[in-house]
Amino acid sequence: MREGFIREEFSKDLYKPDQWQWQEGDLTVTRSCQWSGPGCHQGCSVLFYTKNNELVKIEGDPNSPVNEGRLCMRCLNMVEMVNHPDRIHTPLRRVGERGNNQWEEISWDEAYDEIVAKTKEITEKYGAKSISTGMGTGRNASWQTPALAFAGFKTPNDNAGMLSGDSCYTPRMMAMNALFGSTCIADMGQCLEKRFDDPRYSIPDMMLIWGNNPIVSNADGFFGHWVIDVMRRGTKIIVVDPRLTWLASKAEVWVQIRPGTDGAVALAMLHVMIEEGLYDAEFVDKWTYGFDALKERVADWTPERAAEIAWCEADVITKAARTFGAAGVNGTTTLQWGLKLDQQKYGVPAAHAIACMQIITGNIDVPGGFICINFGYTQSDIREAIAKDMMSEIKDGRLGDDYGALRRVGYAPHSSTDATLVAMETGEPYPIKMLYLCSTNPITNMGAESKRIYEAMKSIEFCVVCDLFITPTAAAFADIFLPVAMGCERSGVRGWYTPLRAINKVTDAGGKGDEVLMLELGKRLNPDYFPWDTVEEFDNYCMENLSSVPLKMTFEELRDKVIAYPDFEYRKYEKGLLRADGKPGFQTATGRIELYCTMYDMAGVDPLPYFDEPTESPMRTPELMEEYPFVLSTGARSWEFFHSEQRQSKAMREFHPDPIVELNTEDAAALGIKEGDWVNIENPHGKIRQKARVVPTIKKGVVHCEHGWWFPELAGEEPTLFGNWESNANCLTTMCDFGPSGYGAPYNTQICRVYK
Ligand SMILES: Nc1nc2c(c(=O)[nH]1)N[C@H]1C(S)=C(S)[C@@H](COP(=O)(O)OP(=O)(O)OC[C@H]3O[C@@H](n4cnc5c(=O)[nH]c(N)nc54)[C@H](O)[C@@H]3O)O[C@H]1N2
Ligand SMILES: Nc1nc2c(c(=O)[nH]1)N[C@H]1C(S)=C(S)[C@@H](COP(=O)(O)OP(=O)(O)OC[C@H]3O[C@@H](n4cnc5c(=O)[nH]c(N)nc54)[C@H](O)[C@@H]3O)O[C@H]1N2
Ligand code: SF4
Ligand SMILES: [Mo]
Repeated sequence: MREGFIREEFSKDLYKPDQWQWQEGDLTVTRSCQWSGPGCHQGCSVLFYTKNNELVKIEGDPNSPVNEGRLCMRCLNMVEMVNHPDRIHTPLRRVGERGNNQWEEISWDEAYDEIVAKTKEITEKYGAKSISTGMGTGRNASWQTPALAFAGFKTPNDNAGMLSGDSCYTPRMMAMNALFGSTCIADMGQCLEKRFDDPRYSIPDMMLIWGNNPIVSNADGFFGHWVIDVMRRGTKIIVVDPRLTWLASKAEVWVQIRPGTDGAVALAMLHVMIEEGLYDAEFVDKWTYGFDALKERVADWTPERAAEIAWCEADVITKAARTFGAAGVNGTTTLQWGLKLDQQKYGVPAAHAIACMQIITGNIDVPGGFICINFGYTQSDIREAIAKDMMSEIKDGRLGDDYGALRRVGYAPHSSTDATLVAMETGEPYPIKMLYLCSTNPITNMGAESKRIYEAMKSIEFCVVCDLFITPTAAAFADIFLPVAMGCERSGVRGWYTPLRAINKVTDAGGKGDEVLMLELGKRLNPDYFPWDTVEEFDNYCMENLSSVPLKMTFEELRDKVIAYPDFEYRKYEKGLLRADGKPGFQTATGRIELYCTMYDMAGVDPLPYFDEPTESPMRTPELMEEYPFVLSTGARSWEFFHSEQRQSKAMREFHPDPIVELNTEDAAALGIKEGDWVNIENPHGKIRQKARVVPTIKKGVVHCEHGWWFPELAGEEPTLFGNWESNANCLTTMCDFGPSGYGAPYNTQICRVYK
């Protein structure tokens, strides 16, 4: 067992480090990975304690190199969620009018038969493209749904649950793939089984944390406590955030900026680094393309210019640039960035600028640096394997392939949500008549401009929602509701950024895992593509088809091993391990990291990083600021909730009973607002109310409100829909205002006024 983390009640003598399941008295202990539901990106290693088909306790697995026994409060609270009385265990059919939240229980066969019949009817009437599937983020549901869309419903229109501009990670991914030809992440030793004890590993000297709060969010396969692990070993940090986070309070430099001005600040930091020679000239010369053009681009981006835009001090920008640049020249820097870059219209160029800072330090694919990883989206391998040739058969006319320059040249992971909205509203280029929503609650959380999406969804003839609970979206629109299994109730393979792990089913509450849903429905829709009879058979198929993970083992072998690490090598670009032709370099047109991006150039996007103002902002629309004087940021994560989930949890609501809007102390005093007051937050797009938290730690002139709020304790039927319109941040955001690339949307850069 790994030293250092054993909870008191944890029985060391009974613990079996090398078994996946064992008995402790009348409790069965099962080693697994808690991916979802409920949701999280991370999927930490857990021990499920069960008795008579019931989860009675959960612990972090101390033997896991991933989380070393640590768990967040949401996982520690699994027992409440799994056994929650509001959970649905049987398929439901709507009774009476849509939106009255009345249901009758039906069998799985009846539910599937009805979905198959409706699919046939809608395909005959409008064509298969009129069916759109929607999925949520990062849960173990985000690859089965597209596979079902392509190979089952035969539609190319799978989308990210109405997330405008694919503004979650995709803008950063676009920047990385275009510049590096692969995906890069901060190296916390997570690719090595022995982690910090592996002699190949060394910690970063400096970590730049930009628009991200990893300790709370643990996003995209990055466990936030790894940052604390390296800080304990000596890593220093720089934080760029309009709010003082716990990490910002421990930073060498904290740059407190106006939301959405990241691009300007990064260009100015590049200006200082280049001007003062704080970069690795040899690396830049040998491995990058376009440095002179970059130098010219940032020549007039002085810290003073950026400071005026970002409402911060020029000295702080200079200090951040010098601290980062010097650390990079003398040691190792790494970059841990986050969602807030994606949630702005010009998120792609902002990410481009920040990536350039890390690149010119030369700390690419080195221990403790920004490492290139080829098994990030392992799970998508399976989706592609299942759908086989279906995609090429059905892809023509996918919605929104012309929404933005990168989409136009084929860089489009999903159909466009914005185009889906327009199709629902106008019937152009063709109508959307059926929705299959699996792991998303678009009118509460995923979609911007909630009311507009809600109105548009009224044109849908048939809607299926697969979820754990009746959500506002399900109450308003579902004709059939399919109940989904929670983490201890499903089997599967987890491979998403971090090593492979087995998910092991130990209880059954009636709901089905997303794999089972896909197999059972897929078999009825298009049997040739879904030949597996059992989930065990399918899990083995998954193991055989993880082409991006060079590991060959059966599901049973994976389960016995608990976690399987593919081989990992540093400095792959020197060894010819990144390019398809086996030559040294990067998988880009020039073979180098492209500071000047030839792919953007070809697509008609600015090939160099740039900054522009949001559509509504103090600089672009000063006239609007008289009425709406604050910049509005939304959705910084909290411990208690994963998006719109957990609002029905007694424990989480005890810690976090109400939606919180944060205001600066001076701003609140000027408005006569006190801590705990319910206040209205209003802008040209809508109005909501949240409870004021008055703090000196948020930037003056900036307001932050929480996302994902609904109230399961209120009436579920129309017009209340569990209080969906009371405090929903997306009554204040807008759809169809994505960046020129097609990516990035202003979830984080609206304006507003606040009053009691
Ligand atoms: N508990 C919990 N964890 C989650 C989620 C959840 O809902 N709950 N959601 C998951 C998902 S899908 C995602 S994408 C990730 C997101 O996780 P993160 O990438 O960590 O993003 P946020 O928590 O939204 O914001 C991070 C920080 O950015 C700051 N910020 C706000 N505006 C700006 C800005 O304009 N510029 C800069 N530089 N900083 C800004 C905020 O104050 C906040 O401290 O979290 C994942 N993890
Ligand atoms: N204003 C504002 N809006 C935002 C954000 C923000 O920061 N500000 N963040 C945005 C971001 S980055 C994202 S990624 C989206 C996320 O949005 P979504 O991922 O759509 O999250 P939810 O809306 O909570 O809907 C997810 C649903 O999936 C269900 N579920 C949980 N686990 C499982 C499972 O294993 N299988 C299935 N089938 N269902 C499951 C949950 O009960 C829940 O109802 O929200 C976006 N919305
Ligand atoms: S990061 Fe936290 S909530 Fe997510 S799986 Fe790990 S322990 Fe659970
Ligand atoms: Mo996200």
